[in-house]
Amino acid sequence: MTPIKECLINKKTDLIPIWLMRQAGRYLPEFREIRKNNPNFVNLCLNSKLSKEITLQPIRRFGFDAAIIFSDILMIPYGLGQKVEFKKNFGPNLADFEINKLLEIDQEKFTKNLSPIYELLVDLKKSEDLQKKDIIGFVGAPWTLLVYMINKVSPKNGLTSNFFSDMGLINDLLKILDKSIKTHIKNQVNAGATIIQIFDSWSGLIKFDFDKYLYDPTLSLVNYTKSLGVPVICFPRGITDYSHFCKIVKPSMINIDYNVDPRNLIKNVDIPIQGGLHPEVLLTNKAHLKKEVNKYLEIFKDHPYVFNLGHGILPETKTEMVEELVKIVRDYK
Ligand code: 1CP
Repeated sequence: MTPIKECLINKKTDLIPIWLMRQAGRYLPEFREIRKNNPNFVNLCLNSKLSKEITLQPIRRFGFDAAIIFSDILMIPYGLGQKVEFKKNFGPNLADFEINKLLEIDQEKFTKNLSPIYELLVDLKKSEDLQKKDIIGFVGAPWTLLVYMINKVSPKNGLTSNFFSDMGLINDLLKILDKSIKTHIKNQVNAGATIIQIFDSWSGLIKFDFDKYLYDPTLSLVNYTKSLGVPVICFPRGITDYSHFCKIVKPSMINIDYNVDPRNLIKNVDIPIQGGLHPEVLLTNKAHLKKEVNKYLEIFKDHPYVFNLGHGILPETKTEMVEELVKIVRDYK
């Protein structure tokens, strides 16, 4: 059994497993080298040979316990036929779409549009570098994908004022997303993903109708993934009540963000926990890193725990700080 799987059966592991959100990418010089020659990010995600190389880069460098596939949550809108571009120093930029065209797309066509991602997984499965390690497939949660599809750009600066103006459109999109996200989960599992993580990076923006935008759609995906016999990790970033979320949605493991007080949470949550460390701690110094990492390790010493961050690793992170982080976690007894 892999170290993370052991933790997922709600068992306290002797050694704490570790991987990092966004571990394959921007902070790695070997990624930037590949990226330099591949200016079109979507095409890079659809190049299974290079995606495989990028997925394995952090595994070779740091020996993490899981590889997360090199892809993006916005490949789902792309698979549905909405044009997606990633602009330098700006981020994602999505095109307008016609809802009728999206409603017409069949799941076979959607699967075909994303087939290189599944080829990547099949290929990874054969890799020597991943013996006794998990291969994490992932999806964006319906709310977060809805946000990008309607907002067209990152909601970092807030949602457009007319976001909720067309409820018919929102309801149609939620239905399309539920179906297509499930197809993407099933295809990833069939191709070899051993765990699925659901990223709801913008769930903190939900201010009303929590059932409609957060609990119901996520529960639907969690139950579906479990029915395929695969564990599912949820990351509802920025919500105020993680323990309530766990009670309703019941993921196999919960990834907490850096605003969550772990001491408080542990009293109210009885499922395995992942993550928490603020990614900015990796931008400080080794002594401070050790202090902060040990804080999480101590708090979780009697709880099934996978070490990870409270959001994605930042592009400016130095690789030597990641090396140090792995060492601290591996040496902890
Ligand atoms: O070189 C570049 O400019 C591309 C940077 C990059 C990378 C390396 C983007 C653009 N996406 C990715 C890969 C990626 N994205 C992975 C696989 C690599 C890994 O995790 O190791 C994963 C899991 C994601 C997930 C993702 N994409 C999320 C959820 C997690 C999170 O960080 O909150 C989100 C919100 C996205 C959208 C996205 N992709 C990329 C950008 C710049 C954005 C927008 C972020 C924003 O709105 O601020």
